[in-house]
Amino acid sequence: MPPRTIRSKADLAINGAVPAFTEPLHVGRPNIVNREGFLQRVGQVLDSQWLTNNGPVVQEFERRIAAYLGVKHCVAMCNGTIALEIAIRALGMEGEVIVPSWTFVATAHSLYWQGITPVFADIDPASHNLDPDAVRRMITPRTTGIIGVHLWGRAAPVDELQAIADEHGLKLMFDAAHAFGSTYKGKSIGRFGACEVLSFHATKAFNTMEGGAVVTNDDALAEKMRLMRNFGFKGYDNVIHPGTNGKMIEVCAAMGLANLDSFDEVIAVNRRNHAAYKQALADIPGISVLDYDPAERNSHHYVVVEVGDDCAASRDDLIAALHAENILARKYFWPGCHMMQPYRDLFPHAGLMLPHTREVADRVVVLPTGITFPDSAVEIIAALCRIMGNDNA
Ligand code: T4K
Repeated sequence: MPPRTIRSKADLAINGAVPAFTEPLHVGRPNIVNREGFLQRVGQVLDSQWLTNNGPVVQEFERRIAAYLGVKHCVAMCNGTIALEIAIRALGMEGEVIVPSWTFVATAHSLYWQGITPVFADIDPASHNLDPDAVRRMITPRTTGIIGVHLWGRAAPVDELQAIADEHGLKLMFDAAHAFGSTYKGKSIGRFGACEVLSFHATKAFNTMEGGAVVTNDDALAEKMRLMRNFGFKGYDNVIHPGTNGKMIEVCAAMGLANLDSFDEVIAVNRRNHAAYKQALADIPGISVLDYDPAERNSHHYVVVEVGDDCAASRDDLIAALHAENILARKYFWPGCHMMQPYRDLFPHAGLMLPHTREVADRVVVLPTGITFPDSAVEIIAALCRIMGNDNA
């Protein structure tokens, strides 16, 4: 059944009308673009009887990702969180590490899980990324590192953070979970700091179902992380390093190789959806769609809308109305890590240092996109926002 149109308040599902969509429209619907290519590779994996432990498909995947990003090493892992944990440990971070609160909670958890204190620094409200001045304010004698996050795939202030790290003798790495395919000053993200961590989770623009990787130009660091992801084994019976099980499996690498061949198609669809949203939401008071710098590459995977005070509806009312239509918009990453456990109890006053994080967290709505996103949905979402956002509609 085609989706219904929305022309007035009476057409809204929150007012009793039939929802616009019978099936839910998710944020983070996986992009599955090359089913045949994937199934063929899975057949080869099964025939080879080599399912995991640095198999040939993972090795090919690592070579292809490294070449794609122009970086020396890609160390593939089972997911982005384990990749973060391994990178943090391999770099020898300890004590306190500065991170944004405005990120997915895995950034903070990957530190806390290893007995390191995440110290939350505020963001620049325009970029949603770490504010270098706020980072400076959070440095103490216990600080050993900074983890910048390229939120929404838009680069963190790489040069400024590197300058702070150099000045204070801190390790710098990046959580690039959102930034596969993005650039900073024309260079692929993946080459900055000591290393960068990618997530290939099902909900990412480019996915391996579950998966992640650390990419780096540092030979010794890459070697250490290869050991760490496989219990520290160097050959049979020879454990030379502490380690865990962070290995990517062959089937996930097969998904990655199939998706890599079609990644440009995904970006093209996302760019088109993003442009359509921008145009359709342009004239609604109090509603703005976050931009991507046309001079940089970005997968346009996140359609991030901010709901300001001059919108007649609150952010939460808008989300409730969208959900009623089966449009499952998200509040990523509300309310900020500092408000989640255990950080909320451990640092009850952290919010005092995070005014911009709090502001942004109360404004953001993330809307669905991706290759299965129906063309008709943008107009329906815009119509709903126009009605909700205008007192007189
Ligand atoms: N750093 C940052 C900045 C990150 O954003 C992430 C992950 C990480 C680190 C850690 O990387 P990983 O360890 O995850 O590789 C989701 C993802 O689970 C998470 O990977 C992602 N960030 C985060 C932004 O989003 P949830 O809790 O919102 O997931 P969930 O289950 O609500 O799924 C999102 C939507 O996607 C749902 O509405 C349904 C849809 N969906 C999901 C899956 C898994 C599908 O349609 N099909 C699927 O297979 O965290």
